[in-house]
Amino acid sequence: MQAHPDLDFSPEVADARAHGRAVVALESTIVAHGLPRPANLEAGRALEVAVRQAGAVPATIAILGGRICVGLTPAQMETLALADGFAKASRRDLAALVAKKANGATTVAATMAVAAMAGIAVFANGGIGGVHRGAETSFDISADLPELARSPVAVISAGAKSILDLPKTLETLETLGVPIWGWRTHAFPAFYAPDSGLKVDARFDAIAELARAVAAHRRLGAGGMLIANPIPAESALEGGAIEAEVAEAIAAAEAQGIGGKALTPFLLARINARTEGRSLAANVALARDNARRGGELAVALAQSSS
Ligand code: PSU
Ligand code: MN
Repeated sequence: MQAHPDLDFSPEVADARAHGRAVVALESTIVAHGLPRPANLEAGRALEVAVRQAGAVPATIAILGGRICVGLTPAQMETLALADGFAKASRRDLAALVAKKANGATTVAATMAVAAMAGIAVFANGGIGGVHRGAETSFDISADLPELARSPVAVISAGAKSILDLPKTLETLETLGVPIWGWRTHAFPAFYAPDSGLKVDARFDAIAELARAVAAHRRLGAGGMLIANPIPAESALEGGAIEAEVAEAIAAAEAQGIGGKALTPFLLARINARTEGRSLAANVALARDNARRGGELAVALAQSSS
């Protein structure tokens, strides 16, 4: 595959691409802005281990000194987790960060955009962004949703946090033509909890069948797919307690006038701090499970196309 002038592939990812091996993209906002230090560094490494255990090669995506890195060295992963000053980078931020030779941590939207440029078909993360509560007045809808309609990447996540309006998020994905598939579930998961009360479009119980669906959508459709993998039962949190913290965090953001791209990191940090690590452990557990499933899916896709 032809080199892209703005992308730097790690040696391992370059080798995997050259040999047609399975690769799974991982985002960097979860490391730089989604989890507290030093758990974020451990989590960034653990997600890569989970992808490897499934037989695939991890490609964590981040912008370092204006270079869009597809796959990080261990030293680059440390910089991402521990250095200050990483911008939160969505799709629209990529070009300015490249021009300014700056550092950026990619959201779901930006990670999908880069994965598509790099020819990577599978991307695992924790949860996606979506339609925020109160969007009817704030207009705050994550760029992750239009990106799902645009880039042909299968995103494996544990649904979305209830900091969002989940019914409006699913309605928007329907409007955008993005399929939502459940891995061994009919229920759309709500991040910490396996069931939001909402339904997915189709359920898949076998990885080979899921891989056939991904390959078919890449032939027939435009854009990406959302694969919802519920949090493992032993890690799920009781809904009521988290719900109260979500409501508290949203009220605090309003009182402090926090909006725009700062809103999601503010809500995540506040909920993490106030639940003293309980939500953190759940967050890491579900993201690792998604990384493992992503690895299995990428391996199945690579096998079916070779
Ligand atoms: N939700 C989470 N954890 C996260 C994010 C969302 O539970 O880390 C991050 C993801 O990188 C996602 C981004 O793409 O926040 C969405 O930000 P916004 O709402 O500003 O689009
Ligand atoms: Mn927003």
